[in-house]
Amino acid sequence: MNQPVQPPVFEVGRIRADFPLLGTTVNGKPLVYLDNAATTQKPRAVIAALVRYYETINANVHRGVHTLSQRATDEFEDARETVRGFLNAASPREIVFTRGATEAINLVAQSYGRTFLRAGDEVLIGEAEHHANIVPWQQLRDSHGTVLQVAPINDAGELDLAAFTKLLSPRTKLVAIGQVSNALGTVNPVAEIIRMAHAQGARVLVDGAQSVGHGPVDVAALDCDFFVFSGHKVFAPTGIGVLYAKAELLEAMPPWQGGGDMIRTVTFEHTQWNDLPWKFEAGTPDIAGGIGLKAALDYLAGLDFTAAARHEHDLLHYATTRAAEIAGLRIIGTAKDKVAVLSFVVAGVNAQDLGVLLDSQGVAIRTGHHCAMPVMTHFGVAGTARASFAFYNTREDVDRFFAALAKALEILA
Ligand code: C6P
Repeated sequence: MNQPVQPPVFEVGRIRADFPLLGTTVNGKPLVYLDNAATTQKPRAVIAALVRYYETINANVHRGVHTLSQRATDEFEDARETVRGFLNAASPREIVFTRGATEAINLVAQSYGRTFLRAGDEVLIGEAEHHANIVPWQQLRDSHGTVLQVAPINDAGELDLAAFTKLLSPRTKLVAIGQVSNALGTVNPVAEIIRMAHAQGARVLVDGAQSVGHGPVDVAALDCDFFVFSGHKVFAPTGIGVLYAKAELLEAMPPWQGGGDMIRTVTFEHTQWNDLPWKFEAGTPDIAGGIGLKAALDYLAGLDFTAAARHEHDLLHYATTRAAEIAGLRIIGTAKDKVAVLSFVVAGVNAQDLGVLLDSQGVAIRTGHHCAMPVMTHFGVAGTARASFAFYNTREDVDRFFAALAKALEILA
């Protein structure tokens, strides 16, 4: 008889050893790092890639004939190819390096938005968007007379798909939606959203800042028009991020910044733009960041991402169960489909005070509005305490978090 196949065990202990900062102490206590939605810790392989770059390569890219410059260029462009593979994009021409998700959204708003959207055209976003996916569209509205439409969320923090469908019309030219909400953990059904938007002739930008660290992304399968993410949320350094866009769109879009590297020829009368993707990369890029991003994506490629996601879900389930035992605790964001983010308030307790008291016990969480003020308005709270998990967290971290929380609540009582 066939034995049932057991899923592979996720060896979290071995993985933790790859992240030096996880083994340190903060305020005299072993660190419990639960602020992964803000930024993730870096594996040794990423840190080593940065050191190797600066110790053995450091040179500017696309400029010199000398050996180091050529090596820097090769490695930076190789990183682009790795990002292409990570997203399953058709070509490295579709991968533009930016400073992060924020800059990538601003690029689309300023280049695509200002060129292809007209007064009265509608941009449709969700109520739970991060400010980075709200403000650039407001700025476009204010400068170009586009209309900003907002699809509401329900009280579980899920996008109200019926309301979204009603707002979608031939006037909608762009849908900009987060794949995962940073404040709530809600996973949006972006594949369905993209299908519906395309049926109305709208383009779709997916903000993948909070999804890339939790599972594979396939821009070809999604058929999104734009996809953005930040390296630092996917175990890579800060300062590097990515805009994926379909080549036909990037071809049609004008550059948004002028300078070196984005040109082919310059006279005082006229400038000819460089090819894709460099047309959108004015100035010296974050070369070390790109190489670090490649190291992070290579590290992820060596993991069983499915097992990692299962492990994170186990942590979320465990933390949610433990949270239910605490009097006065209200979880903000109870969507059916969630990544491992536990946002909560405790009656009569200031979230910031909680954060400070947890920190004194070595537990790092984020408190406040999480750059998603409209979400706080929806739930009638000034801010929340947010514990956000990565695959290197453990049940022991959850236990230490709840022990620290109990102590903090005792002090604040
Ligand atoms: N959210 C958080 O603690 P940048 O700052 O460009 O790397 O990422 C911006 C951004 C865009 N979209 C979403 C969904 C995000 O969560 C973020 C960053 C962090 O939740 C810092 S505010």
